[in-house]
Formats: sequence, structure tokens, C-alpha cells
Amino acid sequence: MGNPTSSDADKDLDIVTMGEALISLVPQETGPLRHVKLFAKHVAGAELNLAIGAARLGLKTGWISRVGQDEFGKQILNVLRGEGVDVSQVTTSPQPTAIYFKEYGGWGETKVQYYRTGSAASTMAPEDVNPDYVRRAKVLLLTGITPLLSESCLQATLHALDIARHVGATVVFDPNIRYKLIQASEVSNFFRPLVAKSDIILAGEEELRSIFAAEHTPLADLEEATLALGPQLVVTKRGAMGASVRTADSDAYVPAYEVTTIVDTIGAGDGFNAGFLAGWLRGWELEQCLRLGNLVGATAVGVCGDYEGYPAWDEALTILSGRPDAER
Ligand code: KDG
Repeated sequence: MGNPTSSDADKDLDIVTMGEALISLVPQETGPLRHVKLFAKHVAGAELNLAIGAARLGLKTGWISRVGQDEFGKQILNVLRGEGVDVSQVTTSPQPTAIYFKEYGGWGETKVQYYRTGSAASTMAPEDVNPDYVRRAKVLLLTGITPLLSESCLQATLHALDIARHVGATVVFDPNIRYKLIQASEVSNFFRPLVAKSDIILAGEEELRSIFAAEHTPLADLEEATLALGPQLVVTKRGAMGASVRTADSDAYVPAYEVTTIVDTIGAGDGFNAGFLAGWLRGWELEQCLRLGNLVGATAVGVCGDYEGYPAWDEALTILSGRPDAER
């Protein structure tokens, strides 16, 4: 993992990512889905959220995927183009674009119901990853969602990882563990090799606990265990508890931004990733990167869609310079 700015002069893309976009149907009332009458239609997907968040923060961003030859595929491409994300590596497939429903429980919890088996993106395969494209990227960001979509998606992910290492792109990995796609008992074996092949890990605290099967281990030890597998930097996202970062010779913690309205926390982790990397790629101190990550994550939770609340670069700088962190 080199310095993000010096050796990358020939790279014209800041972040390339690969994943599935879904149409998300958001209930307009709380309660079991069988009673919900109205839904709002949004575009979602962890890597798409990251790509949009990063583009809003002024980064040149590309998204690799397959979308259906259907209206939803067209909507997804329209949104990404409108947000300034490069979609030159997106192909279309006769398979449908995935959809998922959110379900808001009466106690504020959000559940998701996927309809993504056999989707367009689940047919992605190694040939979707063009080495000449990845070569142009400073960062390749992968999540643990894509390799769980299908065997060919797993192979595409491993292929992308190998290419990135070969062409000198920094590999950033967010486990984004989705228990609808993997059994809890398989998490450790599945994720450790992916962590080991990455340069930077951006993970939730509970995700690190699952990967290391370590429920009560102090967080600092979990972060050390992550570094011992190979990455040079690990960030732990702790939601309302803030975020921390650790490298071989440094560590830092930054509290969360205070959020007054919580509509839906989905999309906050992807926003954090966009903010953290927007600072890191500009050569900022790690503590400032955490602060920007926390800020972008916080903008997601008061808004209904995953990415809609993410700020533009100048908005983020204004908030960053003027609004104190919440002490929690
Ligand atoms: O991180 C947000 C995602 O969870 C959401 O947009 C849907 O990509 C998605 C997934 O697989 O859960």
C-alpha cells in the first residue's frame, strides 16, 4: 500500500468498485410487509452507495457490474450517470435486476427481504473485470457481499483482487456481512482469506467479532489480529460509538457526529467508507479521515434512501469545520 498521492500520477480513477445494485422498496408505514400498502422506490447497493458518496466528495469513481435489460437496470444507470460515476464497465444481462424490500418494525428495527437469486449481477464472472480498467484505479474497493452472490461472483472478486495487487491498486475491503447470504458458522472461514489479501479493512465492530469468532475480546486486540493477517490499516466502524483506526505504529479514535433524527441507518457504513477514503486519498491525517467518514455516515441516517443524504465536498467541508463532534 503506497502513499496515496505520490506514485499514483498515472492513475486517473480514484476508486473502482464492483457489486450489485438493487431496487429498494421502502415501506411508507411501519409494520409487517403483508400489511404495508405503499412503497417508495429507491436505488441501493453497498458498492453503488460508496461510488456515489465518493463521487459527491470529488473523487473519480467507477462501478463494475451487470444490470438487467429492464426498467430497473435503466434507472440504476441513470442514477449513476447523474451522480458522475463511470459506468463504462457495466454490461446488461437478460436476467432481472435484483430488488429488495425494507421492513420497518414497530420498535425501530429495519429488516430486509431480498429477491436477488439469479439476478443480473449474480451472473458476474472474472471476464467482467478488465485489467486495463483496474490498472487506472488508485483504490479497488470490494465488499463481502459480491463474493456471496454466486460462485462466478466469488471468482470475479478473487480475480479483481489479484489484478489489483498486480497493477498496484490499494485493495480496500469492507466485509459487509449479510447473514441472509451466509451462515454465521461459515463467516470466519469465508472472510479471513479475503481480509488477508487486502491492504485496508473498513469493518463494523460486530463484523470483526464474527470474523475472529471473538465475542468478548477487546477491540484493540481484534484490530491487531486483523493487521496480523496482512492488511496495513484497519478501521472499525462503531455507529453511534464513533470509529477507530489502527496501523502497525499508530491508532486513533474519533467520536460520532450527533444525529438528531434516525430514519434508517442503512447506507451509513458505505457513506463512512466514502468519507474515510476521500480524506485518505487526499493524504489527510488518519484522525481527520475518520472524522470525515463519521460525518458522511451520519448524513445517511436521517434520510429515507441509502445514499440520498450524502453531502457534496463543499458541504462536507463546511460541516467538518464548524460542527463539533458529539461526545458519547
Ligand atoms: O449497505 C447498504 C446495502 O446493504 C443495501 O443497499 C443493500 O447492497 C445491499 C445488500 O446487499 O444488503
